[in-house]
Amino acid sequence: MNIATPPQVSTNTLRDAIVRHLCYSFGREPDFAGLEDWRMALSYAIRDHIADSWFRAAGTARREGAKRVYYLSMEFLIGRLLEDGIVNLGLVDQAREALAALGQDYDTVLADEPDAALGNGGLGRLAACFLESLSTLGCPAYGYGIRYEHGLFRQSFQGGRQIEAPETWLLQRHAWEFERPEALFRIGFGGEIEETGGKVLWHPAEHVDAEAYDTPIVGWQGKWANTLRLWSAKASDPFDLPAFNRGDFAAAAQPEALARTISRVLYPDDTTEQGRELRLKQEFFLVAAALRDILARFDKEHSDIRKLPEKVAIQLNDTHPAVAGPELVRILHDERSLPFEEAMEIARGCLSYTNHTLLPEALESWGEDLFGRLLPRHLQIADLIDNAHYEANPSRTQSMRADHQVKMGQLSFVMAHKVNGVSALHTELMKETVFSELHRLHPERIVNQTNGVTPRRWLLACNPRLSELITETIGDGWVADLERLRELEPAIEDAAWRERFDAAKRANKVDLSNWMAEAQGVSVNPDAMFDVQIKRMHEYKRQHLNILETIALWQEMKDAPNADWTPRVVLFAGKAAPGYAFAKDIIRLINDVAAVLNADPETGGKLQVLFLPNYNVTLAERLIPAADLSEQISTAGKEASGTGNMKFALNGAMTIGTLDGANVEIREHVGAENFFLFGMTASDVTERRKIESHAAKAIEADPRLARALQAVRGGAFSPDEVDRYTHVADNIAGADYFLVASDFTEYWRASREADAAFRDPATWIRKAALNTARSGWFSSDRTIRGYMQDIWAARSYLSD
Ligand code: NBG
Repeated sequence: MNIATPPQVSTNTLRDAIVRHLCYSFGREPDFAGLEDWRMALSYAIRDHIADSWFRAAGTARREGAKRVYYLSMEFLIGRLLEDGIVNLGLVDQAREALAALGQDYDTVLADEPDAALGNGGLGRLAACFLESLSTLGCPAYGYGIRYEHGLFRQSFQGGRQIEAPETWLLQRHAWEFERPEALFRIGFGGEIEETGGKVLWHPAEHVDAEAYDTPIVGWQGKWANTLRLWSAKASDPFDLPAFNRGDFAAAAQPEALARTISRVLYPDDTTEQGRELRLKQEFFLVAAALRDILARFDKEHSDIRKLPEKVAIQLNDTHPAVAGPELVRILHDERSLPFEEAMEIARGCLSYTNHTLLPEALESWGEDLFGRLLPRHLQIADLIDNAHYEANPSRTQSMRADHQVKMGQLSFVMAHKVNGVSALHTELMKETVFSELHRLHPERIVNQTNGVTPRRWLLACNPRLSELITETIGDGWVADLERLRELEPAIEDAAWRERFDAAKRANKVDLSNWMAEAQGVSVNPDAMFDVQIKRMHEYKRQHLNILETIALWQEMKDAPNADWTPRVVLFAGKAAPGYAFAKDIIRLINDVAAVLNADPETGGKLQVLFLPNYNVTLAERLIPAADLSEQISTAGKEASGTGNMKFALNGAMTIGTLDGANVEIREHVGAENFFLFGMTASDVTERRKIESHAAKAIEADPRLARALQAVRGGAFSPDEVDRYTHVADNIAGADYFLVASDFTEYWRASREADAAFRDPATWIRKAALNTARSGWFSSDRTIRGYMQDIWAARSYLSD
């Protein structure tokens, strides 16, 4: 199949399109246009070209009766889309020049776009990278999610404390979606089950309409574009006219208000479950709308429902959409009259499930009361699935229906033909821990697909300086074939080339410093090592280990202010779940420590700490290209994979990290000598926890740790409230479940190794550049190829 590449677009054509949209789509004459008008007009001009490849792709998939991949996810952390579109269509120069001709600055116009934060962290960002790779690879696919009115909250600090405000991305005009009022499905909840003549009918008590909004996601060079279809909840019966006529306006508007709560907020946590009933409603809402849509498309093209697995692959992104199992079985059995066993087989043929965490508190399970109240027929079907599974596997000891619960991890496993982990270590641990019994019963089912990141956004677009150097050195083939970065290795041995690599990094650091001076009012030394930890706040990710080590370093610097210290700027960013008090205390502690350290004239210029507010995709794009050191310091066995770790390595930062998640594979690829390893392994962690008073022993053995902890405990960073952090110190000195104390000494050692390496620029730059050259395997194109082959049996419709 030869797919034509999009026509070349000249600067003049693009300029005319911008003006045309400004006038005729937005009713604004150029002389009166504001920044948002220009941003919208440029977006529409770009969107026209994306739509062209979108139509071509959809046409090809229809004509070929292609198997479609459906990625069901409660989160899509897409961030800004304008630059993505421009970069993937190869229109950067044209867009820049067209805007300049119209008196507008390209970067300013791009920066006006709101960051669509429809996700919490890595899981949501992975879904976004996957959509882009699916389009780049020409694999027909849809992402299905929820069009939250309020994405993840906006974070600011007051007196160092996290303040949450609702995110309002839809208040600004959004250029990318097409409303599809015709794609409307009625979704039911609650109600009764009726059994007549061997048939079971579900009569829901309550209904909500799901309306589709489509965003085209274009791949590299515009050869293909897939759809992100987000569902918005509307009242089936939006307006209570009798109530209105009685003059009760509030009651009249109630149906609409109630329905809309379903797509109002993204639950602000990636590891703990809350807002039980509404959350389950959201999950079923997404799943039910998506399955109806999938089946409607299938029915248009095919007549035999038994062929469903040949044409439909449905990926469950974590257990959040796990109710897709029972819902698909219900449709096939109750509505389409297939025998139960066959309905289950067909559903399993379509479904597969990705596990993204082993943290026990994040493994969803629903009380059967709640589940049965909301989804009475699905509770019955969950029982039937469980019974069928038990009958086929009588040696089984654990049930997905034990303890009056519906356990979504086990349900997903049983209903999936493949279950995957997201890094080699995580997949092995999955086999040994959460799914050990199911793995014994179904040894073929678990496969690994190590995560990846899209190089278009995470190198080409966010780091133009390094990208240009790479392209100049090895050509631009790397953008779609990232492993070709290996071809940089000979150049890295050339001192002049290394200087250019360093110059790119240094310029990125100057840019970041200028931005921080402007946006945060803090000036930092761009020659210092930029040491960056950016990710959700969680004890297992151990931001508190990082700040403790920073405190210890500061104390040591004060002991010997004239020693040859490697200057560091320690940067943090990340949001804490609003209900996660300890994580919020760590944010405050870091801000308090920053205030003391940054004001200390003795260490000024040598050690600075900064917590940047409101971490999001856009901020990541700014920080990652400027980082020297990437902090990946989770307690071994806890971080399923990580994807930030890959972005940093790709952009030429060195990692300081534990043998956790994908760190293990990153170290294998970049070389052990180019990675600062420290800490316990996952099995050390298990053993260590068995030792009585392990934290106290570690503290006793390391005076630096003892002194840093004492400063925290004694109020050195909270003089106005001396015992503010007593509980933090107690936590680390006491149970210390995440083994901060036990890993401290090794972490200190690895940090000093990093310091020493940084003082020898020639060596450092070489190591950093090797990180870039050897990170090509971590492209999400490689990951998606793995899913296509091992899980979906899906193919590409691009010829080259
Ligand atoms: C997260 C893991 C990360 C991983 C991403 C994407 C959840 C539940 N899990 O380690 O914590 O990189 O998923 O797989 O958000």
